[in-house]
Amino acid sequence: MKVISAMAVMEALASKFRGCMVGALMGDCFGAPFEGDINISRSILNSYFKRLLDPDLKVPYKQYTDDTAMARCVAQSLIDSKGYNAKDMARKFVKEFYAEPNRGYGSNIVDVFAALRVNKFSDVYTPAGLQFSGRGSFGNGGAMRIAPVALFCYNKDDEEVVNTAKDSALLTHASRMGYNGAILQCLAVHLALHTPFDKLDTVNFVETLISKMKKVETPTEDDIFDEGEEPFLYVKKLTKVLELMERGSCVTNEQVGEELGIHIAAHLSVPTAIYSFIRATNPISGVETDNPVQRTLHYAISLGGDTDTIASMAGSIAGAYYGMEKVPENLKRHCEALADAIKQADQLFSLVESGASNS
Ligand code: F2R
Ligand code: MG
Ligand code: MG
Repeated sequence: MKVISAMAVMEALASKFRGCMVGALMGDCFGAPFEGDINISRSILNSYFKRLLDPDLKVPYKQYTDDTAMARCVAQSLIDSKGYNAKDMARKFVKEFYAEPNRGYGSNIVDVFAALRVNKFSDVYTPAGLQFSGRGSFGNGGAMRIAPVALFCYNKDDEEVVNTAKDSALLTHASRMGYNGAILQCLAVHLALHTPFDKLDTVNFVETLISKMKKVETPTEDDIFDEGEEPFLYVKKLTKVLELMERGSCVTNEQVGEELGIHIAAHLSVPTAIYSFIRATNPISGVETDNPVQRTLHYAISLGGDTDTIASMAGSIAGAYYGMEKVPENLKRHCEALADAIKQADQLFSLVESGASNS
């Protein structure tokens, strides 16, 4: 029988933390140039990645966008406060936005930052609640930045994972569709972290997420659904993911776009990111790489639409599952602020390892 030392287990976990943060960064940096495009051919992406993989290539860093700018704030706030601190996180979002407003933020979230600045963080949740005539945003901005919450909550039970994900998303995304998307993405990263490398059962992975989301989405007496909003929206979307998985490798990009979505809305991108991770566990026709992290990013970007965000969310799940060893060295070196992503991953890991994240 193979005996695995406690040290080896901790090293593998530290690698998963790094893989998660770096996977998210790479998805954002490599997906950003294609955001909004459709029909991105896999051969164009083959050349794109082949060029980047050339060890002699010297080009400026691929810049990160709002996805990473906000994820960095989430991570730093959890690190500085050793837990979720709504005011501190909101302050960090606002400070970051006004320092670098040209990172490609969503068109409405900037109103939340302005209102938070005016109210001086006296009430950090109200501005998001007032968005879209009181319905709140269903954009994927809560989900795209959530990976550090899953890392911080590594040792926590589902209830705490869900509550922390929801509270952090509510700072900007008050619509149930928006914050439930963040919860699902957080649960997916959390589950990938807890799944040992080589022990992934993809059907079980999605079924586990369905059962967790059933609890999250069970309506209370007071729940009122907006026009066009379905109860158990994410459970239905994950069931669609299972269906697409059953159909196997013949599922086209167009079908993924039509059936899951490639849009800036959370419910039209978070399930797509999860599907991208699952689909890329096997070789994909036209995607020229044996590396599963690269394959995840390549496939997610090839779907088009909200490429930086879908690739970033898929990359964070893939990195959390495969760990840093599977992240291609010659790709990651092209990302802006790579060292910061690794540093934050290590700091979050230290908090978890020391038990400071449990208090
Ligand atoms: N903003 C973008 N991409 C646009 C182009 C960027 C370009 N490349 C550039 O550099 O300028 N990407 C980023 O935004 C997405 C995350 O958005 P977030 O944070 O959720 O923002 P917001 O403003 O809250 O929502 C986004 C849009 O969704 C629609 N929407 C949301 N809730 C709605 C509601 N209740 N009713 C109607 N519409 C709603 C609106 O159109 C919002 O503007 C990521 O892709 C990130 O990369
Ligand atoms: Mg972006
Ligand atoms: Mg985007």
